Amino acid sequence: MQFLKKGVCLINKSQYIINRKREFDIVNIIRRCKHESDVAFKEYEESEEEKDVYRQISKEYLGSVIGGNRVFVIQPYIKWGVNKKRNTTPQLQLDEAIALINTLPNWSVVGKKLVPLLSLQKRQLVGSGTRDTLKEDIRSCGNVTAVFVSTNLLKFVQIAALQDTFQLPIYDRYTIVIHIFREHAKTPEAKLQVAIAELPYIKQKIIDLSTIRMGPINYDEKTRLFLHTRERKLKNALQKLKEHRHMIKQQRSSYGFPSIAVVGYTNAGKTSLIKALTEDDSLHPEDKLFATLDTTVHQGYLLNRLKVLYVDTIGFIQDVPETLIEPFKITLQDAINADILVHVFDVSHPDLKAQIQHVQNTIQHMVNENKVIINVANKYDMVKKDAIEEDILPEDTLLVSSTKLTGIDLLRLKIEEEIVNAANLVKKRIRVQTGSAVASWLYSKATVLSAEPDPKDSQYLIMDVFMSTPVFYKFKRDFRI
Ligand SMILES: Nc1nc2c(ncn2[C@@H]2O[C@H](COP(=O)(O)OP(=O)(O)OP(=O)(O)O)[C@@H](O)[C@H]2O)c(=O)[nH]1
Ligand SMILES: [Mg+2]
Repeated sequence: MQFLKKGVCLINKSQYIINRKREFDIVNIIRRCKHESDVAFKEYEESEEEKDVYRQISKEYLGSVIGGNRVFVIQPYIKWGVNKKRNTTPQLQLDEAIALINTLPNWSVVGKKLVPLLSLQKRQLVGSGTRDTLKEDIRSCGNVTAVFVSTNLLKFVQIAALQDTFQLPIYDRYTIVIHIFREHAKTPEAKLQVAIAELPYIKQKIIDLSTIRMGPINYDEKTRLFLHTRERKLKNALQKLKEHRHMIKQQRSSYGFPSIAVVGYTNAGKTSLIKALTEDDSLHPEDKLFATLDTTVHQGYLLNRLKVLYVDTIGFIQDVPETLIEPFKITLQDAINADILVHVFDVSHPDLKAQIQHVQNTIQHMVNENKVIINVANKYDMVKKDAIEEDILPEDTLLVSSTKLTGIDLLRLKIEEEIVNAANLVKKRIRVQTGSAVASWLYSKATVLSAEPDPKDSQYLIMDVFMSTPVFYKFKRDFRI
């Protein structure tokens, strides 16, 4: 009997049953991974009193998203010199700043302004003339409740001066992204990472403001100790998680499935692409920045029936400080260690060049130079072919639409072409007795491409199989073949 599996391949009943068992095992590995992260987070237990204390501190220093905000966005940019950004424009940076605000529930942009500067380091950030103009702009917008200065990290003296001028809470990219992370962190692991990411900011802000005597007077030894202990406990829990991840990864690789990590700028369509490749309904792409904070694993099939694991990852963004993304790097690095990387970018995005370069620059420090990276220009359905600036695209870019499902099979073929070498797979033709232990072993541990009765003796099967090199050696050892 023939079974249709995910519309890709026809397989016989026994193989179908074994595949189902393997799927069950992978799902268990994935579940276990999630369970382990729950355990790690439980390691970090807080009393109600501690929660209250931290809530108050974080509200004081990071602000609150509750109730929403009517935001005036200031996009500073360097006019000239070495610090001038050359691969983007101030307007595109402003557009991203607006997208960040719109990602937060009940936050809206009521006014915006591009502010040319010579440096972002000045104590007052902007000169007195610009300050007065901005004050007037903000006043004329009516009922502005917060100001977002879209630079990665403001100095605390700058925040204090701006707060003083506008009499409004001031946010920078660090604080806005932290609030987005908090909103989108669903699993204990992501919550743990966000909790760690916010501490350096709070600690530094407390120290800086108290040295210029502007912080609340209750910053005492007790608060310092409280934050120190919180950080230590959170980092311990994350370390535990790291160890569990390592173990899970070893299990995953010993299982022998090639893996493909999908990386890219936030909102480029990473989750949508994996959904297109796997038809996994548990994936929910969203038109939001940082919709995905967790690394998740999803199984799919290539056209040659090879089963592979796709790893979804947190998106990249420009202009956020290293300390903010540092806690996420453990999981990201783990994902990037996959056999192949797919770098997906939104080809319809006006800031495409800067987004591609940002991701390339970040991952080049995380992978070795031999790593295969397949470049995918997603959202191809949103652009006219002749509107694409080809010189921006990396060499051999595949054009894809994850929602219209165009170019997906070509991508599967490309992965197929690369994965054999990258994952050290061997393809073997093996003659085995029908229904034998060897046949079952191959069905359960290798990818069976075909299994035909031997025309010379129907008691035997000729099997074409793919397996990783370690699995092949194990096969030889176990069956002395
Ligand atoms: N028109 C069009 N829209 C797409 C395509 N791929 C993704 N989208 C849309 O783009 C938005 C973002 O998609 P996601 O898959 O969530 O993007 P992501 O890269 O996973 O985003 P983050 O997890 O937030 O970093 C969603 O609204 C998708 O429906 C595509 O090929 N064409
Ligand atoms: Mg996503």
